[in-house]
Amino acid sequence: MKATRIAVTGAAGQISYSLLFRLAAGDLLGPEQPMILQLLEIETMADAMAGVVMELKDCAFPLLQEVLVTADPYQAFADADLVFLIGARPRGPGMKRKDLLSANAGIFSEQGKALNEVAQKDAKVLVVGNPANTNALITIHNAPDMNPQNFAAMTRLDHNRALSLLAEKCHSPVMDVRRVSIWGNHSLTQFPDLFHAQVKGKPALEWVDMDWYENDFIPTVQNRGAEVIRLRGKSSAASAANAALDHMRDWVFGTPAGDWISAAVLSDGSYGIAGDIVYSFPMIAENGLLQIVQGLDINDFSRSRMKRTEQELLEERDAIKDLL
Ligand code: NAX
Repeated sequence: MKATRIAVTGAAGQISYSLLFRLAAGDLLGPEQPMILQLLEIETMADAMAGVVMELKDCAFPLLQEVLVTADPYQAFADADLVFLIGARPRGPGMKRKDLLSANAGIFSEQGKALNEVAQKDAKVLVVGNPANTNALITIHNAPDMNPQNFAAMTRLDHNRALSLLAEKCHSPVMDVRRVSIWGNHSLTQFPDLFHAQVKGKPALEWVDMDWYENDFIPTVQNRGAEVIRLRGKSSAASAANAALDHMRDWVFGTPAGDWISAAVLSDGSYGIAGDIVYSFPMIAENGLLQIVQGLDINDFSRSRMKRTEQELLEERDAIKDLL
């Protein structure tokens, strides 16, 4: 069987430290599919990267055919089938949001160009590194020969957080919760939507009251990342790696019938959201393609929150527009 080439950037970082071992164990593509890992890291992380590779080898994963390490995106993405863009510039002391956006725009425009030139034309590219939505927009703009539908920014962690919190509140297992959605930006303005969600086939908002939904659930999902940092002293890593895996698995194999996931994709104007921003919608995946769930009723409560997070993404785009 031909090996799948999986490229991962930021490969010596903490999310990758969870992701790589699960990929190599077959958690994404199953126990039959061999793979080659193509890891991108910056030179200054060479020792840490070498240590991770040593550990990968020490696991003697039967499916792992080869591990390639490079600081050159053109090598990392060569013939890649699946790509996780995790490495990003973190916000340094005193760094303004605009500077952060620009620093990352530089990284993601270079990586977009490299993907365009050397990756498989139908490679699936998931952007995790923050600001994920706008980094994805830059990547798409720099890969004009690839279908924009092959790119997504990750809101699956927010989606999974919402699923789990709702399940807990309803004393139900996660498998009984369906059709939760995250709209907009992977940021504090994201809108976790329960108006279409179901628990055991019954509308979620018959299980919980509006006060809990508005004043507890929404801010808890929005602030969950900060809360993990407060308690752990580091940002979410294992749960982020798990979400990246969930996202890619559903993208490749399809979403379960009757349910959907959340993912940020290039807006096509659905639900009146501006085009040319990468916005999270409820999505289904079928035949390797992500499609926005259409035809949902949007009430005023939802509409105002969807607009607020759209506005933030438009501002992010404005901040880097000369780099697009
Ligand atoms: P770490 O700082 O542990 O790792 C990032 C790694 O990326 C570092 O090893 C760094 O050397 C590398 N890197 C930086 N620039 C690079 C470049 N140009 N090419 C290749 N590698 C490069 O961060 P980690 O905790 O792993 O988080 C990675 C990114 O995910 C961050 O931007 C973080 O904010 C973002 N997250 C996104 C989430 C999402 O839901 N979309 C959730 C988790 C996480 O916060």
